[in-house]
Amino acid sequence: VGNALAERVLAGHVPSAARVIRRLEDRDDEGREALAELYPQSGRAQIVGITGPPGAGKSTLVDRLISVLRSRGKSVGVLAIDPTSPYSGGAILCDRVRMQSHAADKGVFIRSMATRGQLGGLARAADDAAVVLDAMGFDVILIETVGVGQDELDIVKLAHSTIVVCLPGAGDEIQAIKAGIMEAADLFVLNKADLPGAEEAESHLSTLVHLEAGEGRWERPVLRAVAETGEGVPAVCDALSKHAAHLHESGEFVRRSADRARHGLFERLHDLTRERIQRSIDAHADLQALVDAVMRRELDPYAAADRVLEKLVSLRGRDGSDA
Ligand SMILES: Nc1nc2c(ncn2[C@@H]2O[C@H](COP(=O)(O)OP(=O)(O)OP(=O)(O)O)[C@@H](O)[C@H]2O)c(=O)[nH]1
Ligand SMILES: [Mg+2]
Repeated sequence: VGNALAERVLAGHVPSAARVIRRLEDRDDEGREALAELYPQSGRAQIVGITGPPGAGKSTLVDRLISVLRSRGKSVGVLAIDPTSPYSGGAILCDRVRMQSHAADKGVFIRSMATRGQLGGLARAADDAAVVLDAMGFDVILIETVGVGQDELDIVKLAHSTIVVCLPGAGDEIQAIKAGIMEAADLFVLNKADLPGAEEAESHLSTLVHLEAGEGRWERPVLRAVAETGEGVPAVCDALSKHAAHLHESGEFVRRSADRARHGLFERLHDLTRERIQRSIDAHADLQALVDAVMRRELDPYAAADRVLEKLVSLRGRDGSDA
């Protein structure tokens, strides 16, 4: 390993990991250089997405999961994603306070991440952060996100195991969760089982899950919990270990990890291509003229796109520039 920062991360130095994650969020070269060394060391952690409607008790559950996982000798990285309050930091502060009890534990790393306005940026940042924690050697990485938007669906796609947290009397909220997230769920937790209506909610959920059951497919458990007291949380942990074992035995772990890596590559290719094309158009008047022609409706967008691409290829061939 030639990169000093990456070396410190691999040695388990928490502030260095936080620094790499921050640098990657800032799309800084220092972050990229460290990631280059860390990436080959990643791929062992079980990445767990925890999603569900706002206020379902996801953070409370994560906090309890940390305790149970620690008692079982697992180290735990946590990424708390908050797309709803990018600037206030209010919710982030709440989560920080709630999870503070683990602050002194070296086997736990907790980081909050908020969107900075770039579309899809959050999923990319979460992916990068997960790679850093994975390379650092954390056994389990918990990623908490609210299950309502496209960014969240992208984040769920990063996970090996996805927990959808539901609560009683929230039929509508379950409907509001992106359909893709319900499909991606590997286990359901009916939290706040201490509240009235838990039984109905559980049977409603079980019916839904049963309808989608497929032959040879992982049988998705519906587990009741009271995250506030910790009741039912060890069973959630058991289900997670069982799912991990299932993933490894079926070859699905390798498959999901490979899919995730390929997906990550294509996402970044997409970003890079977009950025480079934009830069080239800004720098070349004849490309800008094609954009203007479309805006004046003198040229259709397909034809213009073809010509922009042709032009980019010839620019690249001629001067080897970063077209
Ligand atoms: N009665 C009851 N309340 C709970 C339980 N678990 C969590 N809560 C409460 O529900 C509220 C929301 O909990 P959070 O853990 O912040 O929920 P969340 O899903 O992380 O919320 P967001 O991140 O804001 O979407 C808090 O006031 C918790 O104390 C539970 O099992 N029973
Ligand atoms: Mg939360």
